[in-house]
Amino acid sequence: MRIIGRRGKSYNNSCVKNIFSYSSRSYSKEVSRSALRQGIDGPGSIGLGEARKLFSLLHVTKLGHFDNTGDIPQFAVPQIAFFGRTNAGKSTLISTLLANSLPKRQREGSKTPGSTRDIAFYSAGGSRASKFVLTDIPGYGYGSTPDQREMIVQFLSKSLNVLMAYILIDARVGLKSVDMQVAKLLDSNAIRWRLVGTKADRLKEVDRSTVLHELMNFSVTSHPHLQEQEVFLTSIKITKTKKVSGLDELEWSILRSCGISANEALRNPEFKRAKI
Ligand SMILES: Nc1nc2c(ncn2[C@@H]2O[C@H](COP(=O)(O)OP(=O)(O)O)[C@@H](O)[C@H]2O)c(=O)[nH]1
Ligand SMILES: [Mg+2]
Repeated sequence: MRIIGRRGKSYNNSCVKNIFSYSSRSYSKEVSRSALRQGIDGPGSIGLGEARKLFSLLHVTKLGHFDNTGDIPQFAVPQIAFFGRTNAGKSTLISTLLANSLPKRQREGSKTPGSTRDIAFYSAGGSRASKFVLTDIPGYGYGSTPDQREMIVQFLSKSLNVLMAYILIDARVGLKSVDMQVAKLLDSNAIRWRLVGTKADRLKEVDRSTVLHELMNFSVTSHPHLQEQEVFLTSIKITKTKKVSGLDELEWSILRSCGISANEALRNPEFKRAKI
């Protein structure tokens, strides 16, 4: 099932409108407002549910920090990295994605911009083997240090097997030129990236759709010839009136980037036995 978009087709606002109208027929209201896709088969509610369930069954180990004094760790499994300005919500999002499996004391996230000083690695998988690594990259922009920026450059040039980078954007702040520079840096290191608007709970509904459009616009103009386009909007706080969470969409995308089928993995005893 193709939602919209052909190779080389340029993007315009009417495309986005089509995606919305298509999505709202096919998916739940919440899903259509937490992700926009172009040229990608959508997960459907079963796919989203399976991704959610698999994440809740993962075994997670925090692998410690890299602080510029040693070699960048390399992993045989796919690595997914989270970039963003300081305070964009990277550590909180990773902790929330892994909340079912990660001890409280190992969760991060702070009100102080630049508080994640090192690169942190979280290995996730079944009871027997790691399947992928989620990487929390120190923030750039306000409150960051030259050391942290050097770490980002080192990470990009030396890491192998980074199959996807998510660039987190505080949805109230929007895209800044530094985010665009990081996207370019990822491109020049041949690392695929997706944009994720965070803190959607702090926005009114109409603003949420504006943010999604802004992110999609940048994504498409950055890669006009790329067939697949996908952007997200997430919130770790779900209230009665502002129901966006977008986490299951992101989980689905992460698994897809790693080539993991949640449906198959859930039939594997390695995951069935895992502690919830
Ligand atoms: N309202 C709201 N606050 C969030 C959300 N995600 C993160 N935050 C807050 O944003 C601040 C910065 O988050 P953090 O994860 O430390 O950002 P980082 O510097 O990118 O790692 C913290 O006070 C978080 O509680 C969200 O979805 N909604
Ligand atoms: Mg952090």
